[in-house]
Amino acid sequence: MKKLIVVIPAFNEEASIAKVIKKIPRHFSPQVKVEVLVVNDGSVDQTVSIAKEAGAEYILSFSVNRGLGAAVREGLKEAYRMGADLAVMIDADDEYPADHIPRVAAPILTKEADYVLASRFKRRVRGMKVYRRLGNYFFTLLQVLLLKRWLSDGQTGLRAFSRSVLRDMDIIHDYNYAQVMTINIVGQGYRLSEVDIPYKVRETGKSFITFRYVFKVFPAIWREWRRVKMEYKRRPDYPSLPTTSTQNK
Ligand SMILES: Nc1nc2c(ncn2[C@@H]2O[C@H](COP(=O)(O)OP(=O)(O)OP(=O)(O)O)[C@@H](O)[C@H]2O)c(=O)[nH]1
Ligand SMILES: [Mg+2]
Repeated sequence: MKKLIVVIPAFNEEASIAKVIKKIPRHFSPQVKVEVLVVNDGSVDQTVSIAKEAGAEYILSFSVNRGLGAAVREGLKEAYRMGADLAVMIDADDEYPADHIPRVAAPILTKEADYVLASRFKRRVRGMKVYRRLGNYFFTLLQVLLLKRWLSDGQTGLRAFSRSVLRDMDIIHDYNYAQVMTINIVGQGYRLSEVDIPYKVRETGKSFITFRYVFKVFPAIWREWRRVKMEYKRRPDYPSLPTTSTQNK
């Protein structure tokens, strides 16, 4: 029996979190036990009580808001400590299809990949503002160039991780995780794959993307990229790391 922990970072998402939790397929395989861990990032609304009522087994709460990067990092580390064989993270705003979690987790379960990005851009996306779309393309292209491998959605809020990745991955800043996480994981030699998903732009709550985003994200990408080059690629076992660590599972 494999333990899959679904990690949901949430900051004031009382309007949508129950919908996300209720859509998560709990019994899609007799070999997989699904549990839900909500990371409450200092919410001041009813996020926690609503999440519990909707069926979340575990809540990790920060007393103050620490940021999305911190919420995802701490949530995934907690999933590792709880003994997850694999984890999926999904945003709490109901933009991503929680009912597709089995498809996103599949490459990890079959050991074909260590890290899965659920890509919005392999299908037609409706309602995304032009500047958001261009921003997504731009930051994705940046990752393609740095990592020298193809990916189509570097900012997705639905991803899956093997246990080895949960153990080894790091998120360099508290503000955000999207790009630095992928550079870190792929930079360590782990195998990435992508799964196409449908996506709908949020209807409730507030987006965290503001003008500040660009100024915070660029320096972090640069720092993480330097680290990959200076540290990970110099390890004696690079790039054999994924093969050895998947065997340890
Ligand atoms: N805004 C915000 N969200 C956080 C924070 N910590 C955790 N989250 C959660 O992170 C997830 C993603 O946040 P969003 O604001 O939707 O960010 P996004 O999906 O990149 O942006 P949109 O495409 O505009 O929705 C949601 O589930 C939030 O509840 C935080 O400090 N700020
Ligand atoms: Mg969102």
